[in-house]
Amino acid sequence: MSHPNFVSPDLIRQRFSKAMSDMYREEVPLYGALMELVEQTNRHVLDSDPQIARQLNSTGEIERLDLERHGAIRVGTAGELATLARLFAVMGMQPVGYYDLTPAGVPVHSTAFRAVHEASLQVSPFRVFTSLLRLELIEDPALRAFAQSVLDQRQIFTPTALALIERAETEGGLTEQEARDFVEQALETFRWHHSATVTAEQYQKLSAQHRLIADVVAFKGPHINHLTPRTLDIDIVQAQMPAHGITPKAVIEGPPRRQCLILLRQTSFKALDEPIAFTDQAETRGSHSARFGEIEQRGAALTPKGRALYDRLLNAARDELNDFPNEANAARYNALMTQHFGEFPDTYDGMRREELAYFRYFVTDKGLAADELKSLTLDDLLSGGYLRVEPLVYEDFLPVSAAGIFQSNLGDAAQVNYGVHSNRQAFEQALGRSTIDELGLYAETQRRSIEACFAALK
Ligand code: OOG
Ligand code: NI
Repeated sequence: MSHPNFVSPDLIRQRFSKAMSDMYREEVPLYGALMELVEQTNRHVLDSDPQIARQLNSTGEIERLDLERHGAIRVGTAGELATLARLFAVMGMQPVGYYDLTPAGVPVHSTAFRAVHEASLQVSPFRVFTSLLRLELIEDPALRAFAQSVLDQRQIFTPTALALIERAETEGGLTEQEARDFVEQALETFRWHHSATVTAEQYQKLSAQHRLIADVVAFKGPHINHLTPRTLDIDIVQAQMPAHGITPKAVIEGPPRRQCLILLRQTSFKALDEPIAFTDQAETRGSHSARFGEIEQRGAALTPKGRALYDRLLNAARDELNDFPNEANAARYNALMTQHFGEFPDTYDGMRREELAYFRYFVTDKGLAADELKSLTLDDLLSGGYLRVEPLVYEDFLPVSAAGIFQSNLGDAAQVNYGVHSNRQAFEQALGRSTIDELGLYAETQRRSIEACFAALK
């Protein structure tokens, strides 16, 4: 039982997400411009597309749309990751999924911290894509030892944040005043710092090994590197970005444009070059780029079968392109994607019948009024108009897309061939717990919605 005086973790997360957005808007003015463009586009889509408006209204997603965003951070040590897991747990966020980025030449593995129950997601769907640097992939032993020693010296959490995490764990929650302090103190971990923790020369060495290594090792903390709003039409935003002084990456990651959107489509714009003071400099004479902008459009969560089909079609299109998507081959890439994804059913009914996507079931007015329904099957109830379905929104990330986002912001020079494999076990050992399988979460939500329907029918 939660204490009556405790603020619910969902509300703490909602407040934290807002505080993070306010901080980022202040730090990165372009984020404010992007937010306005996304809001305008969403209003336009809701006014002009009654189907989307109806769908978002009936799932309740309409209420979370303006709150919806994800951030991303990169940490350097197992200890940092484990404490972050505890910090996020205070806000009801758990590690969902395991993403290996080494096939894309990025020396990290990752998870997404987020709420896991549909009722909590409705209060705040805030997610943080969190990557752990794989120091073992630094080849030069001296540089690896140097990076390790720099990381071992830093403390990315404030003493008050640490004390409040412990308090929430031992007491079972935080009071109003504690929750307020917690949001303020937790925010400090994600703040941008203009001063580095290494000299200009050390920074160059780390950066020469991999730009991402410098980004993690050379700073006081894991600055939030982007905050991504959810748009209802990513093609419109992508097309309008240049007119707002924003240059997007060449292709939109994820599935192609469809009638019934699946999973997640994302695009980003390049990292900002920001002035940095290295420890051997009195002023900010160096520079570093880490922070970028991103937008995304979310569609239906896929079942294992649907996900396998998605992966097969994506791989087929990429194999045929035979190169990383870029400026020069973007048109061909888009054409190949559309061609291959012709195989993926593009109606919700088709996806449901073939069990490619997850859905939420709702009782209709007709269903509420009718008698003797309990013996009917789900399909009978649907075709009789006693129930209706809406696609369950995808709450997670996609490894190939994430790799494309990393690469477009690190520059192609950052591509390295690591001859290593994913290591979920090492990641979970660092995390201090296992990651949650996202597919199980969607299946549970679908099951709960079916159970609720049968409970409501006579
Ligand atoms: C994370 C990149 C991945 C996404 O939305 O797929 C990502 C990073 O650059 O740290 O944010
Ligand atoms: Ni992102």
